[in-house]
Amino acid sequence: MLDTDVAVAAEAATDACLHVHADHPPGIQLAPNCLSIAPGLRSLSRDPLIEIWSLPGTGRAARAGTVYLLEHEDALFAAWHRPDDALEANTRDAYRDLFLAIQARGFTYPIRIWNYFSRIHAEECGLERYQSFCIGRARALEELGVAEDRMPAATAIGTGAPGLFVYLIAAREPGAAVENPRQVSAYHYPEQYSPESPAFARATRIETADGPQLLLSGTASITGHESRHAGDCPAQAREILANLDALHAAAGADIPPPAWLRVYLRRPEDRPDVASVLAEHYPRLPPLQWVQGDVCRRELLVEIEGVYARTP
Ligand code: 3EB
Repeated sequence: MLDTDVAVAAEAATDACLHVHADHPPGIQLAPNCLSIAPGLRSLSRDPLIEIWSLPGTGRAARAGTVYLLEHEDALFAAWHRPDDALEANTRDAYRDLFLAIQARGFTYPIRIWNYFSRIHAEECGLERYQSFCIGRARALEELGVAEDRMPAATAIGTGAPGLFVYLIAAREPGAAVENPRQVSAYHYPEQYSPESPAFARATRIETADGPQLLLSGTASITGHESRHAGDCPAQAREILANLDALHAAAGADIPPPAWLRVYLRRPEDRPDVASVLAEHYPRLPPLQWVQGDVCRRELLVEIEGVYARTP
C-alpha cells in the first residue's frame, strides 16, 4: 500500500515516510524512518508540509554520496541535491546516481519523479536552463540504456533555491505509463522546445492493495505540443482540467477521483481565478494545495499535478 496525502494532522511514527516541505531552508534530511526534502518551494497555503508518502512499517535509511535513500520492503524513496548551478552536468549526474542506486537495490522502476531548480528561464551555455535540464536528463538516460518512453510521470518546476533537487519513488515492478490523447507525448515534442525532448509520461498508473492509483505529471495548458491561452490564467486552468479528464479516461474507468491536487502558480495573484475554475469543474472539490512555481514555458502561468486514489 502506498498512502498519499497533501498533509495529515498526525501519522503513525512507525510508517516509512517521504515528506516534502515548502518554505523551509532548501535541503534534504534523513531521519531513521523519514526522508524529508525541502526543494525550495514557496507555499501559498498555510501548511508547509506539502506532501506525504507513507508505507506501513520501517524503512532503512542510507546515504550513498549525494543520494539519500529510504528503503522499504515495497518501495524505495530516493533524493539528490547539489546547490551549485551547472544544470546540464548536475542533471546528468543526478539521473545517473539515482538510477544506479535504485537499480542496485532491486527497485528498478521509478514510478514518479520530481525535479526542481532555480532560474528556469535563465540562459546557460546559450540555452534556456530548462533545455539544459532536458539535455542532461537525456544524456544520462542514454548512458543508462533507459528508453525515454519507459519513463514515469514527472514534474519540472522553477524555484528560487539555487541548484537542483531530484527525488523519486521507485518500485520493484513498473507502473503503466499513461499518455494523453489531447497532447503529443513529451518525448515526441518537436525540437523547437528543446534540442533533446523531455523524457516523462503524462501519468503513471499503479496497482496498490487499496486499488489502482493514477499519479499525474505536472500538467499545463498544452494541446498537441503547443501552449494555449498565453497570458490568460483562467483559460489555461480550464484547458488543464480538460487534459486531466482526458488522462483519467485514458487511465481506466476503475481509477477513483482525485485525492488531492497541487496547483503551481507563476503569479500568486491568479489564485482566486483558478480557484473559481476548479470549484466550477469538480462537483466535490478535492483538497487543493497552492504553491508558487515557474512553469517551463514563459507563457504558461499555471500547472497542476496530483494523485487519483481511493480516500478513506
Ligand atoms: C509540459 O507538458 C509541461 O520535463 O519533466 C511538465 C512535467 C513539464 C514534467 C519534465 C515538464 C516536465 O511539457 C512541462
